[in-house]
Order: sequence, then C-alpha cells, then structure tokens
Amino acid sequence: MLDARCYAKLGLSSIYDKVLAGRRLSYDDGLSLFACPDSTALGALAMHVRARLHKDAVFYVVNRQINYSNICVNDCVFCAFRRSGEDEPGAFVLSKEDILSRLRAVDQSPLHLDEMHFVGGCHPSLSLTWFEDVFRTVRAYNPNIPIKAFTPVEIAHLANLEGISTLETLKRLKAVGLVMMPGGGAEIFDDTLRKKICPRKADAAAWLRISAEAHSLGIKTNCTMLFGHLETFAQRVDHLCRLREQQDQSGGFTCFIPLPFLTKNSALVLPEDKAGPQRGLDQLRTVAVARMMLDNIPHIKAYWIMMGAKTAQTALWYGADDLDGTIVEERIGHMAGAESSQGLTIGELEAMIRCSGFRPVRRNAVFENLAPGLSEADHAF
Ligand code: V47
Repeated sequence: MLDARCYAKLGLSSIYDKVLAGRRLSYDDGLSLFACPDSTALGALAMHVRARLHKDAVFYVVNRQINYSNICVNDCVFCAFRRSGEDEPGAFVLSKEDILSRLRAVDQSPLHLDEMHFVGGCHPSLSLTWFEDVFRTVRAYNPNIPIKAFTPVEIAHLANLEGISTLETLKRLKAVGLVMMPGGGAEIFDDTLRKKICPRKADAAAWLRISAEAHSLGIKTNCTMLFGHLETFAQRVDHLCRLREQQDQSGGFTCFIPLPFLTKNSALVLPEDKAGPQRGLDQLRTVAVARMMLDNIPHIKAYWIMMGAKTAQTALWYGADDLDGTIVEERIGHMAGAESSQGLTIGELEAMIRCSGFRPVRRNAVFENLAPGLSEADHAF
C-alpha cells in the first residue's frame, strides 16, 4: 500500500519521506496534500501515523450530552441551533431539575457514565454562579461523573457577564468539578472569514488564549475546525498550523474534531461548487490531512453525529482513532439536519469499530483507557 513510487508519481515524495520518518509537515505540505487527487493515497499515509500512535485501537466514551440552552447572544450565520430569545419558536433552557433528570435517566439504565458533555449557547443571563450551582448539584448526585463543559467561547462569555478574567472563570469552574473542555467555537481562525460567519464570537486569538489558560490549570481541552462552508484549503491548513503552534506552547489539546458543516436550516447558503456530493469524500480527506499535520495532538475524532455512522467508520481508515460516544441526545447537529440517530449503545459502537477492523477501547472524558492491560499481541497491526 505504502509504495514510494506511487507517492513519487503524485509529487508527494518529500511528504512521504517525512511521514515515514515522523518529521513535521510544513504549511506548504498541507496545501499539497489537499491538492492531491488520490484520496486513498492520503488515507494510507494517515493510517501509517494513526497506527504508529494507536495501533488498532479505536476509542469511545459512554457519555451523555446535555445542551442546556440554545439561546445565544452570538449570531453565527451557519448555526441552526441558535435562538435569539425565549419567545422564538424552538428556544429552550433546561432547569437544574431537567439536567439532573437527564442524568438520572442514564444512570438508572445499565450505562455507567464516563462523561457528562455539557454545552450550549452563550445565554444572555445564565451566570457563572448558576453553572457553579449546577455542577455542585451534579456532583452531589454522583461525584464520579467527569464533567466536560464549555467551549472557550462560552468561557469568554461567562467571564464577560461576571466581569472577571477568563482565567478566574476557569479556576472557579475547576473548583466545582470541570475536568475537560470541548473544542467547539474554533470554527475557522482566518479573521476575515471568521468575521463573516461568526462576527460576534470570541476571535481566534481569544479562543487560543483561553485554551492555553485551561491547559495551564491542568484542564485538558479539545479543538475543532468547522469545514466545508466558504473556507479555502489554505484557510484550513492555516487553522491546523495555528492549533499545532498552540499545542507546542501549552500542550493540553487531547483531540481534534473536524466538523463538516451541515446545511439544513442554516442561513449560510453554499455556492453550487461547494454544495455537491463531493462533500463526503472531502470529510475523509480532511481527517487524513489533519492526522498528518497535527503531529502533536494525540487523537482525531470521527464524530459520528455530524459525519453519519458510515462516514465515521470509513474515517477510521483515514487516520481517525476516536468515535466520541453514546451521546443519548444531541441538538446542534440534528437541528442542522444530521441524519444520524440521537444515540448509540455500547454494543452498537463496539460493533461499528470491530466491523471496521479495529479494536474498541472504552475511555473516559480525559481519554484515559478504561480497559488497560492489553498486550501488544492483541494488536491486529
Ligand atoms: O462550535 C454548529 C459546530 C460545534 C453546525 O470536543 C456545526 O469532544 C456542523 O464542538 N454543521 C459544537 N457543525 C459541537 C462541538 C463538539 C461536538 C462533539 C464533541 C466535541 C468535543 C465538540 O458544532 C460548534 C460549531 O463548530 N456547528 N452548527 C452545523 N450546522
């Protein structure tokens, strides 16, 4: 599969050499990869990197997503989830009791939660104190459920509402149990495009700075890129390079999640040349390029909610090593037309992984392996 002659024909000899030697790819290499017409060749190289890091393991988490509200002061053009106020059809805000009853429902099932993933809009009045109270209530109910919550954008918003620094906000949230932050809100870092698609959101510099602050406190975070909208390949590569640079400095990114833009109910209408059926293959190519460029970020997630289960399975052969989890309930992707189900059982996730030729490994919110002790002999490749 990894035949040097094939990569020479594609003009990718130097990239091939670098990947095999574990050397860093440049910005220009990233552009060459996106320009390469042979997706299988990209996938095979990315697989080499992924196998070196994780052998045949594919990680999943038993989690419960809770979207606390979709009322949001930001007005991102792509977002189908956001509502401007309580009176708008489809707007919701969960009460503390709603949140607890969602957790109880899962907890009373045979599932044993390894992550509560808590995320929503930047609500105009839900305060830091209210969230502290929610987390205390969750921990009083069950102190063993790791809390993953708030993107850097939500942290910036909460700090602003409270009139304190983002670092202080993170410290207060850590004190009430925050162990992990999701990677949303990164969208695309390029300033000009960011101003067009999410003009009111914290900018790229703020997003990166807040991630670094979390890292400095020992809070692990993820990172994302929203792609398949108006961005160019150059803007994607720039986004990946900025994440890689930040990771060199602060080191706390655990997983990168490429999020394919879902178009339904979105005010962002794509031009014809961007909207066609080529989008599926583009997802796989983006996973592969990300795996090769992000040499300092351990995991790449194929988020089955947004990609759909079939593409997510295929992405495992293009460099992804994580599928996220059981989820149970999801709104951001589904309000934008995601055709995936709301949740998957452990059995379904494990079957998805095994049928793709990989070995399922259950992990917790911070990517600790919950089934340690497997020997090298267990690895298929
Ligand atoms: O920031 C919004 C994206 C993100 C659309 O860190 C859309 O483990 C596609 O970041 N089409 C939130 N994407 C979700 C997110 C996430 C999800 C799962 C796991 C993790 C993690 C993070 O969803 C937003 C935005 O980039 N988004 N609208 C849309 N129409």
